[in-house]
Amino acid sequence: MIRKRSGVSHRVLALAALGAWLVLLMQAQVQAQVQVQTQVQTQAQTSPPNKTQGPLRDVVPLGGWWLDRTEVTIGQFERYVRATQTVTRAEKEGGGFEYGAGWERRRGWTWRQPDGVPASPDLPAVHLDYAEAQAYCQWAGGRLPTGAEWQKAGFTEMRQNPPAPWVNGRTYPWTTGDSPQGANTSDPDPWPRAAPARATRAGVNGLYDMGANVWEWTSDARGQERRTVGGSWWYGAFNMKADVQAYKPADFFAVYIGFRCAYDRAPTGAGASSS
Ligand SMILES: [Ca+2]
Repeated sequence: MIRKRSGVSHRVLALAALGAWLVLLMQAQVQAQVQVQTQVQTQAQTSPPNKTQGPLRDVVPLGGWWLDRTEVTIGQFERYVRATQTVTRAEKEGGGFEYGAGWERRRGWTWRQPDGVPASPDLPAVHLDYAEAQAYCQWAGGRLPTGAEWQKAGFTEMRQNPPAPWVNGRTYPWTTGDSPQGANTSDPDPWPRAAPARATRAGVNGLYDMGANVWEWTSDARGQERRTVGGSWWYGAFNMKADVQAYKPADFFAVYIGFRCAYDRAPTGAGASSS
């Protein structure tokens, strides 16, 4: 009887051990599956590399050429820096400039931190001289626009069927339309300094900040100077006007000067968007 009981309890023990082993095996399988899933998810987030490394563009078609819808942002410029290991002059030389009692260097003010403190990636990239802006545009497959291109795109509506109140073929007095309202100037508005991309009112051709916010480099040259256009948040609306001739030394960089790129071919590739 005792031996028989013992035999039964051995079988029970063996079955229990088998059951425990099966549970462990299933747990291990589930764990392995989770690990594989995590790996797949991680790979999906980090690849292909050009999804996060290439230029990210939102361009406006203008009949044979294209223009960035917004000023190049800190986030866009960061992709370029990651891809090219570029170190800008403002970083190397200890900071960009702001106007105080004359031009004053501000320590630690760079494209990444325009005002010396961590900034939104949607703010315009500034503290970049003409060559640095041009180098970014070339990397992105474009170039800096000419002053005439800026004027055409900024003031004359070229969309075939633009949304109201815009009228195809009409040239407006302001990049924002019939008045400078909605632009980021020094006049009363919601933005005491630079405004992030798409925060102001969309203007002619659906472009943002062609007037005010930050000056934009163009390729128009006068000796060692290059023309900047549109005015900035530091000025009143008068500097948004098409005929303003504001040339600056090509090797200058400051908190008020940014840029956008023009393209002779439809930008394609990672991150491109024509919306
Ligand atoms: Ca303002």
